[in-house]
Amino acid sequence: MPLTLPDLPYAKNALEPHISERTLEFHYGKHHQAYVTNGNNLIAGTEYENLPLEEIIKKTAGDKEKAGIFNNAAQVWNHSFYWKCMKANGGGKPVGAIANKINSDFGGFEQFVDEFKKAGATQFGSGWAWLVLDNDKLRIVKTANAENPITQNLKPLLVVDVWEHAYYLDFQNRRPDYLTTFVDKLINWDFVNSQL
Ligand code: MN3
Repeated sequence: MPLTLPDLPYAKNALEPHISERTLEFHYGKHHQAYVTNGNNLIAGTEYENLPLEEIIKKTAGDKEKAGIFNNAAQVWNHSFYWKCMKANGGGKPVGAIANKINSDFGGFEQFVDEFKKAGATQFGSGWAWLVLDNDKLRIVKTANAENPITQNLKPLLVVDVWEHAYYLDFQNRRPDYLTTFVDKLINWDFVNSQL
């Protein structure tokens, strides 16, 4: 099976009170699992069967006839990455190489936060807000639905899921509050540094 559900890097209640165990039961246990199951069913017996996940995503991106495979494969990648972008007692100002690079490329941490939260808040409908490396420069990008920056030769460093299923049980329609909580309480900067 080319798509697998990775273990969560923490217990399902580890992100409480910010993201509840119930949200992770649905988001990881139902939504993420469904992308794995549905993607594997679509990929079985095709030319993509023995390819690494990133190759499946790049080879099916933009092909309307392969949209089902792309959407499920990319959502598996996006969610596996999103879980690693959070930790208990995370968030706040970064340290290390990413802190210096944010200062030099955005002009300061507050400027980065404003742009990142704005990207998440203004992504109309479902999607993702990302911190990426564009060659050697940090950029914020947002993507719709399952879209992933690796198809544009950008290297993801951090992502926040702004599909309603990510926050509705805990924040209802208050997406900006979810984004503020993500930045202030949840970002795993050690992981972001490891990707730089
Ligand atoms: Mn999601």
